[in-house]
Amino acid sequence: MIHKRKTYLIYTVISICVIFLAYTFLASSKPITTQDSNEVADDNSLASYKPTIENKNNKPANGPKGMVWIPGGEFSMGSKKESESLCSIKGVTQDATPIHQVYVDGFWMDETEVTNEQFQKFIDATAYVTVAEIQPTVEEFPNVPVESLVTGSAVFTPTAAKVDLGNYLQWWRFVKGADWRHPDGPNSSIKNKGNYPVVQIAYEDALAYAKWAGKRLPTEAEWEFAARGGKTGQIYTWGNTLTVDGKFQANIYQGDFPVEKGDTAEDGFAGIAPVAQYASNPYGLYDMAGNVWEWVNDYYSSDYYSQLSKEAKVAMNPKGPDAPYDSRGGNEMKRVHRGGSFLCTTEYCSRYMVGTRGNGEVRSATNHLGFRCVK
Ligand SMILES: [Ca+2]
Repeated sequence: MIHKRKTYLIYTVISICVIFLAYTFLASSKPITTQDSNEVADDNSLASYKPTIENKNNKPANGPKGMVWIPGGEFSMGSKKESESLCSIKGVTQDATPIHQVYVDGFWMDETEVTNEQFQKFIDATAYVTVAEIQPTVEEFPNVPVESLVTGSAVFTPTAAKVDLGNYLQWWRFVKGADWRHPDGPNSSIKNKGNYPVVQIAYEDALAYAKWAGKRLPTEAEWEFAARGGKTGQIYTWGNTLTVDGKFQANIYQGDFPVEKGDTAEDGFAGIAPVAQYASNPYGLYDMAGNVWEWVNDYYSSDYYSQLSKEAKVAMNPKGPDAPYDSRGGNEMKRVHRGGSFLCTTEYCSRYMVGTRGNGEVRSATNHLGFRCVK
């Protein structure tokens, strides 16, 4: 049954699909093409980080509640190929090279990811219905059996034993009835979890919230400038070592992935955590690494950084490519995710590294994907 289901999901691009997970969690078994790899290697051998130059004295008075000022300025964006060695499975930095110069204007950014409590206020005010709660129709998906057209979303489901990490479908399931109020399925809830990041959010859900709040989603460049906190070329938002004095600085995953009870929670949490449980970065932003992935506004293109680096010495307020593109194939409408999640591990995805990228199909949500806004 599950196999049947997967087949439908894969071949119909059904909005409730989990297809994007392959791209999100990287460590994909499909490497970037040889041609791309060579191009990346050549570009990257010349690339290096230049000191971040922050704009000065541009902070407006009367900042919005719960937001911090990000001064903007010029910085080196992207990942060093050397960071490949920090994940057991290769490919983690390939779409994040070459390092290139970017300028962004100043902006306000939410201190934390949008919480369940904040999202509830939006729902109460608007009666908005998220993508995961809308039943797909026969008209939209004529090739899908009616019984498979159910509301729900993708949920991480640990495996009974260690598995080959090449196939993400072993630990992701489409779960009927999973949505932002029931992040892990119909038997889960967000009761007493008001200060947890909202998850099971599709791109258009994040956009709708942002519009209601008088905000918008960050561009990928704004997100990375903010995450770096004015520092230059650090591997993590907090420095260059995964732990500081033996302590983890973000909610990620320790232990055997993705095995049942494999998460040893050395960082204090097995699974999702409330927001702001770790120190902020120098700009006062919490959880720019780990806990949940965050939607940003840019379309995802695996060669966007190469393109930008060829176009101009400094890319000014880049807003992403005009259309999505993935050198590994597929034609899904994908946008960028940033920051990694509580499922990222040195074994597998390592995308809590500040310069790295994730992505997902715009109507796909999961229980480790949320967002934060800017204005
Ligand atoms: Ca953890």
